[in-house]
Amino acid sequence: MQQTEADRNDAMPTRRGLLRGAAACALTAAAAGPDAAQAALRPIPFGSAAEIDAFRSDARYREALKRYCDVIVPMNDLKWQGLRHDRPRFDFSGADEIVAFAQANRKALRGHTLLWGDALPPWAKEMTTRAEAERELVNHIEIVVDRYKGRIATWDVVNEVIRYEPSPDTPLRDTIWQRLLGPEHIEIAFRTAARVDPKARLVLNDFLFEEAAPAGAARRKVALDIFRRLRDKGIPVHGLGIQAHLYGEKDLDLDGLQRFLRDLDALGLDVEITELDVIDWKLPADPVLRDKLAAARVSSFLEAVVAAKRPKAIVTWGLTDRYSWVPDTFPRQDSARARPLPLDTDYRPKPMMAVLERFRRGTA
Ligand code: 9MR
Repeated sequence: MQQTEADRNDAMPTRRGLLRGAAACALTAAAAGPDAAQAALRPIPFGSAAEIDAFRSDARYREALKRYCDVIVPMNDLKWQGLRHDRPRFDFSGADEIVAFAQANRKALRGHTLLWGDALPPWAKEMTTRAEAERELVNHIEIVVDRYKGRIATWDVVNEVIRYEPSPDTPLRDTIWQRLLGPEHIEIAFRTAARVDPKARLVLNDFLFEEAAPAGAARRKVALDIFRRLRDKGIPVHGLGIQAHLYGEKDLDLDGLQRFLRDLDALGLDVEITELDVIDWKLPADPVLRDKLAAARVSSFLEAVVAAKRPKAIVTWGLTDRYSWVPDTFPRQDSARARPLPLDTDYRPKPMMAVLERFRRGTA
């Protein structure tokens, strides 16, 4: 099977060798049948969010980003809290460092995020009028997207706008943006980003689409409603970022997720896995068993996703268990250290990394 134009466009400069390798594998796979050949020809770029303190202080962390990633996401430095702690002055210091590193090492970049109800500086939470909120939001997006135009190819334009447990009357999260601008805050953000960088891929990023509890289905429906509304209004939007902070202990609704992916495909939308990790607070303490369970969870999740719709990228929320948000938000009852990511605290690849490498090579 031939690579499509879209597949070629996906390929990062650093992945040319990998793609050549995948093509060689495809010759072997072709003998095994069309499905195997297709899988072998379809590597998916892999990446990670980069946390600035670790990035600055830990050379091994930077080496791991170079070695394992095709895509890098500044974890916190493009958030309002990172850029706008001083209201009149944008602070691009952290974001610029990570962007320069990604460029120097020929990595693609995702921008996270232009609008979120969290990670706001105090002054932004104290805005009081619709006019002020709209002026600040538009100005922010204009300045940030313009600065990285041509360098950041994909933006999480809005992050976590869907209510945790949405109802038909209250589909959206109660944030300063929703309070002052109503549902239109989503449209304003996408419209502005598209105007400033018409070539950027614009994504809505959110979580718990794989949840088996009723909230999962409700959240999927709200996402589809948002996309349809944007489309009806002619506002550019290119895809969904599926965060995929996978709970180790909960059932996943993989059938529901696959139906959702097909619905997104029918709307002409792409998907990306944007914040993958395994919340292992309820998994057994034994590290070998825990790593095995986490890898199995990631594997079954990604296999289900890829079977329904090939994601443009697979990005984990960090690379090493040394630095992760998971133990702060989901502390274990015992004293065992959290193991949510593909490398251990000593940068040794865990079984999860082997799973991710299969998708990265296109041999999954
Ligand atoms: O991992 C991030 C942590 O370091 C920050 O303190 C926090 C607030 O900015 O955000 C964390 O990342 C979140 C991401 O931006 C959006 N989805 C959930 C992530 C984990 O909380």
